[in-house]
Amino acid sequence: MYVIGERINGMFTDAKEAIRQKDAKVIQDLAKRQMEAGASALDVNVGPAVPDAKDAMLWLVETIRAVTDAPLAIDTAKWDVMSAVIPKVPGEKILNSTKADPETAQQYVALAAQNGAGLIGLTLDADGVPGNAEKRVELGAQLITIALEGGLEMDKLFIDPVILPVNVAPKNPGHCMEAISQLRAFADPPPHLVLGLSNVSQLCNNRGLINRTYLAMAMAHGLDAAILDPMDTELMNTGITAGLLQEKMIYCDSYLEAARYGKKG
Ligand code: THG
Repeated sequence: MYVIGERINGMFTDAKEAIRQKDAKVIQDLAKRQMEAGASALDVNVGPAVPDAKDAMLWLVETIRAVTDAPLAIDTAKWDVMSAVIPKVPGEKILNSTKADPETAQQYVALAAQNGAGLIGLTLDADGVPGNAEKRVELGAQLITIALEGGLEMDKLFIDPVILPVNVAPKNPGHCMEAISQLRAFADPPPHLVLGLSNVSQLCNNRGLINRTYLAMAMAHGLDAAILDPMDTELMNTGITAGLLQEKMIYCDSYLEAARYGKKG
């Protein structure tokens, strides 16, 4: 499981305050703790309420880069922020994210390809989040085609079928799993399939339990990457155990430690 740590995001109170005050230590702590907990990459999102999103994103990138060379997923819906920041990120990076409309997706694919970056493509367009699996598959297939035409390899493309909270969109988790199965079979080699896992439980009780259960179910359908909180040990243990049961690793009594050690080594 390719884990993209979600905690450096202005949606969280601690990160929001740190971004506002330019408190490097809080951000660097979040970066180090997520990597130690087994993250493969870090999401970087300034949140909704900053006066200058470009400036805040560049500060975050520089601050995080002082403590880790992990791939950074630059999480913004604004093209002007994405196109200004991406060329200035040293090392590995992922654009998070593009929508699937052809003109938009072509622009993002070109920016990713020029910068040797990965790209997360959302299966939504001007009509918003699809209300069924079929439309998600159609838009995912469109993203795959545009990526291949633009010279982006499948191991650099992450398709995100867009999960919504289960309390407001009860059919959504099922639609995403169906789309994941079909999109995994659509291209050979397949793209990565990713979700912003915590969305599924927003404003619900039993958040941890919902996140863990859905992670295992989505992995059984072919999810191989997730934006989540790697410091949630039970969630990480669920992901590692689901991987074990899919023969991603061979069982030994200390498989949880072995999986963590493998990440660091
Ligand atoms: N797909 C892609 N990128 C994404 C998402 C996605 N990036 C953002 C988001 N969705 C994934 N990250 C989060 C981060 C936090 C929460 C959910 C998803 C979250 N935050 C608490 C809340 O809103 O209740 C904040 C609580 C606090 O303040 O401590 O749930 O889907 N490609």
